[in-house]
Amino acid sequence: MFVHFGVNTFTDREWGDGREDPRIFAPARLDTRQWARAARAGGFRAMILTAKHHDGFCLWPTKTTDHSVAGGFGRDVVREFVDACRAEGLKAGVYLSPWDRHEPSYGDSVRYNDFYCAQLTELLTQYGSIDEVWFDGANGEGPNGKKQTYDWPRVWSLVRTLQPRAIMFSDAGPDVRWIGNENGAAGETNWSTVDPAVVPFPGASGGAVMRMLQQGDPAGTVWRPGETDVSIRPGWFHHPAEDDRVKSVDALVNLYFTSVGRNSKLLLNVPPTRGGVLHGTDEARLAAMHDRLATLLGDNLAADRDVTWRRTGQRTAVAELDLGRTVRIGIADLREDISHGQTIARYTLEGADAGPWRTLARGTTIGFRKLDRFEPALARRVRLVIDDAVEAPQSVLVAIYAGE
Ligand code: FUL
Repeated sequence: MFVHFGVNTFTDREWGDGREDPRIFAPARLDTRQWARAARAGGFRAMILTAKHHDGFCLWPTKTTDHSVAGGFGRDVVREFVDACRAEGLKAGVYLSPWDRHEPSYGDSVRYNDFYCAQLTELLTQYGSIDEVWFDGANGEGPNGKKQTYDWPRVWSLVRTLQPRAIMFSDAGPDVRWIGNENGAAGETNWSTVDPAVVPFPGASGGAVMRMLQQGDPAGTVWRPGETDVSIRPGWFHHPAEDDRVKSVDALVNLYFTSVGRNSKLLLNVPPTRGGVLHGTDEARLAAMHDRLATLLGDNLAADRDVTWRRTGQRTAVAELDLGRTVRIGIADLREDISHGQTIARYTLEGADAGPWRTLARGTTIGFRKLDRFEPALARRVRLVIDDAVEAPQSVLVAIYAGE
């Protein structure tokens, strides 16, 4: 779960200009534990907080600038956030915007990079283990009208040194990549491998970039799975006027299918209100989304059924299973064994009752997880035909559900 919170929450904006008075950040009922409980109830396993957004305001009492909670609110929101994550068994991540519209040194290639690395060092040394560091690709002008050239190699190696187990996110990874849009949809074809030369740094643009982010590249030389960030509301920050525009449970379930169900991770943003708590509507939607997914993906009709896996050629194979009785089926959950890489490039899912095999769904990549929803059909047997792969395909776990 993504948490956008900061001065914008109080100014009702999406991008602050860096001239905000730190004292406007004053959540009266700040309760990070409520965020964490809601995340857990929604089935999330980690939270990522905007420790600093483009406005430069820091949610922790940093020594690098006085543009922070130290200038008013007085509490360390990053600390409270990390404590809440630990208390609820969630992993904790931080977003530290490289673009800083407040910091006067922004645009000075030496001084600002030092400043940014000093902020990162505070976040990665004062709060115990941090599981993900999120680098945003937006790069505009600072208070002096100058743009910054970021020292990405230095930033990445600093994270590796201070938190060797942390996952780094950006358009350019290095560990997980942006999926290329903010609508919640990974490419239907989605390889976890990419050609790193196509997206060399966060914010890179060009025709080939979006395609690489969305789909990856079967010939890619680095393993860089996609992460899909999307907001539960129209904006990333909380705006009271959007309280009746929270995504429906159906829409949230769809997001799960187009992100997790397409070999990606879902990073769903749920922004706290000015009070410092998640809005009741959002909180209820998270729990309802989780319930719906638990129902849809709760009763695996293929559980305990023997699967025969047969290679039919160099790059083709068939998995076949007998469900034991004729049942209505409408969802397939496929998981490729990716311990040696991702290989499957095209497949057909078929079902049969008394008569011949009928096509239920077709797809390209599978990867860590592929969810297919199809027109419900009666079937007693199911088979997954691997039509093409980039190397000898490894086995696939097949789960089957009744669907809606
Ligand atoms: C973008 C930012 O400009 C938005 O404000 C938001 O933080 C989103 C997740 O990334 O690049």
